[in-house]
Amino acid sequence: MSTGPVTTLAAEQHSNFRPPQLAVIVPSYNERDNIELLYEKVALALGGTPWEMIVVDDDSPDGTADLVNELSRVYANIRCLRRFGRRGLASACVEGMAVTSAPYVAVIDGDLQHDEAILPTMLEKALAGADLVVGSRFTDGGSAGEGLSQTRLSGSNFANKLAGMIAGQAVSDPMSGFFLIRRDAALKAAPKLASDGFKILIDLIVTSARMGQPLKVAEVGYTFRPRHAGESKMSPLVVIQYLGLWFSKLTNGALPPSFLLFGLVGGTGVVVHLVTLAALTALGQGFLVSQITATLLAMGWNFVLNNNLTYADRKLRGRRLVTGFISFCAICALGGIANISVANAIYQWDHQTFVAGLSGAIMSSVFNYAVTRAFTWK
Ligand SMILES: Nc1nc2c(ncn2[C@@H]2O[C@H](COP(=O)(O)OP(=O)(O)O)[C@@H](O)[C@H]2O)c(=O)[nH]1
Ligand SMILES: [Mg+2]
Repeated sequence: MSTGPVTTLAAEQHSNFRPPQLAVIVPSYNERDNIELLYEKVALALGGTPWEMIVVDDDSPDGTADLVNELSRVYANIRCLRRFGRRGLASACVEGMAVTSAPYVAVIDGDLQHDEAILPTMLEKALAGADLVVGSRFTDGGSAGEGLSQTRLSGSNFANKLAGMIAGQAVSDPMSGFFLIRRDAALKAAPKLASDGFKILIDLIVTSARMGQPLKVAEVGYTFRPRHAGESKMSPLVVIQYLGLWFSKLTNGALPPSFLLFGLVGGTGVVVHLVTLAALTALGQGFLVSQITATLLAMGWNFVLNNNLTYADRKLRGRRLVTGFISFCAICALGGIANISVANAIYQWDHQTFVAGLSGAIMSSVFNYAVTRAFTWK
């Protein structure tokens, strides 16, 4: 480090300053009633270790960010990174890691489900050479306790099995949201992580390995606690997003995580189309009018679902909803032309109706996905 004028000035002004060794990143959405207690517990656990807490809040309606800003006026080592118009747990963690200078970063939920008391042991293991230390519910000294309902425990076991297929190494709790990692290692993988996921740990493990820099993993057991205040943000959508991430990793990134959801939405659109068509023709409407109405309805349906589910993290609102819908329809129309051209070319070639039809449908799905992602939900 330089000993130039800036360093000298800094030394004079902050003789007590010790740069943080550990940054504790807390992704938060509506955690106002939990953060202060979490801060106090982490402070108690970390004792004399220089550390800081970075709460990454997606502009929670309950005012979590305001509360963190108030705490920042009391404690020097807590601050809030407030994001607007976006949601996303994985991207919140990455952005929190990006704003600290601490060589080690830990991610912990804001709802007190994770046991902060193991943070010093996690840090010790990292200092002893591990790149990544996972807080685990399923290893020695760990337990899912009362933090998971029976349904969530079964779901978690299934998700763990899927994760084991892509992890490339044994990790007892790959779904954990509680881990500590060398900041360098995390930031190296960051540009290649799926930004729209809920589960960042498995992504870090798989992405680092695929980049030729597998992480040396250690684990520390802990008992998972029930959520303190507020509600879980876990939802069926999160499950589908996880399956999308899993497919994406399984195909070595050939299929982006949101493609699965886009495809599922498209599937429901086909059902809407066919039901509308059947209903209108049954009511005595002509085929052409019925087909046009069914097409428009299915497009509207797909647009609304994609906007709220597939692209929930970059949802269009207000006027952009109208321009977005127009661009979505225009792109899908082009996709339809691509579908017909490809299907017709294949049909001319070997006269297999089903193969030709399916190829056209796949072609237009990929086209619609890629182009709407680039233009409609950019
Ligand atoms: N910044 C941010 N944090 C989120 C988001 N969704 C969930 N979180 C936070 O991520 C942590 C885990 O979420 P939680 O709802 O407790 O999930 P569960 O433990 O699986 O039920 C909590 O601290 C949440 O506040 C989000 O969209 N953005
Ligand atoms: Mg939780």
